Amino acid sequence: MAYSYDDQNIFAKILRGEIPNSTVLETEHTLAFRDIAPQAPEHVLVIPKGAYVNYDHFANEASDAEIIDYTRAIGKICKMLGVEPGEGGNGYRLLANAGNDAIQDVFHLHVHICAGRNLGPMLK
Ligand code: IU
Repeated sequence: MAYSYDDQNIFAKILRGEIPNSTVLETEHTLAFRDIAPQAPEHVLVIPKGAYVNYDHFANEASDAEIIDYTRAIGKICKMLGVEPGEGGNGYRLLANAGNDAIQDVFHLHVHICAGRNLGPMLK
């Protein structure tokens, strides 16, 4: 499968420092920042620094180091936000939209972390 990545997407511009963001966590391979239009009291987007259009692209082509860094960053942010149920938090939702049916708007992989209210059965 060949993936097509457009380096003019908004998150690529954020990664290049061309557009500001509200950073929550930055690691070697991962950047997390607050969503500009939050759908919950806590709404953080987590993106790999590499050029991956969606989760499938990332899972197939990223290095083990990138995948480990990204996966652990998501867990760390949930703890930082105080929403990790095992640590006394009230829970959260992870969501990654891919393609048209999911209404993916930005074609750089991003996992949404949403928390801080009862999220209902679905987001979007
Ligand atoms: P989606 O899963 O591709 O639909 O999510 C894109 C998200 O990116 C959406 O929640 C937007 O509010 C968010 N976003 C942002 O945080 N900053 C921006 O400059 C733009 C979109 I454009």
